[in-house]
Amino acid sequence: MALTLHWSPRSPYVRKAMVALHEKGLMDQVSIIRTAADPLIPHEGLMQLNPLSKIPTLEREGQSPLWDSRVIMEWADLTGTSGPQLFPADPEQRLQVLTLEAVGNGLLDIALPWLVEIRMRPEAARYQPQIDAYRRKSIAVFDWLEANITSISTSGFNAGQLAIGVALKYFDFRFEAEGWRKNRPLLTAWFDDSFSQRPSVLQTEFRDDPRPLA
Ligand SMILES: N[C@@H](CCC(=O)N[C@@H](CS)C(=O)NCC(=O)O)C(=O)O
Repeated sequence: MALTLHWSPRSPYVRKAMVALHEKGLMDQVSIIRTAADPLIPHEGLMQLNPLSKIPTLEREGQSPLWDSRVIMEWADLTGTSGPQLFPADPEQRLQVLTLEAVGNGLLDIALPWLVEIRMRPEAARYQPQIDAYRRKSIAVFDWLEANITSISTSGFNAGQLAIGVALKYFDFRFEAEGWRKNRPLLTAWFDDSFSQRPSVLQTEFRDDPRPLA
């Protein structure tokens, strides 16, 4: 079955999917196609597949396309025959992992509109109380992660760690000035010494490539 992932090296949600595909040994079966998903310019071609005009979207020959990052990760876990189990079968463990994944996704769901607010909106139209709320919530998440990282990190690599690690990578990429590492030594140690050393993470670095025209 031909598999095509609509992809960008700038997108943290795409990176989640890519890390999962690498972890599950599926990357050599998937072609990637650079697709510009701009929140201000819905992508006509992409919308033929995914009406939300979002990446990641996975095209599967002869089967319906899949989105979003959470679903593609689940697909990778169901399809891949090697690598760690990203979503545990045991109900309580699965709920724990899904909750952690929601923390990582939630951090990204703060970061992306924050970026739109400071990069895309004209300065006069920016709404400072909204930016302040994004900052407060992100600090609360970083503090929560520092308090809980010991138990999070001892459970073996899973979708929760994956989402949290990618979200922290995105803060390094776009919000370095927020300084999430400061006074968070346990989280920093897990991130630098463990998560960032995984081949799947090293092979999916963010970068600002030239934007495709369509
Ligand atoms: N919940 C989705 C979010 C995907 C998403 O927002 N991707 C961004 C790129 S980082 C996008 O496609 N934005 C285009 C848009 O919002 O129209 C997921 O987990 O995949």
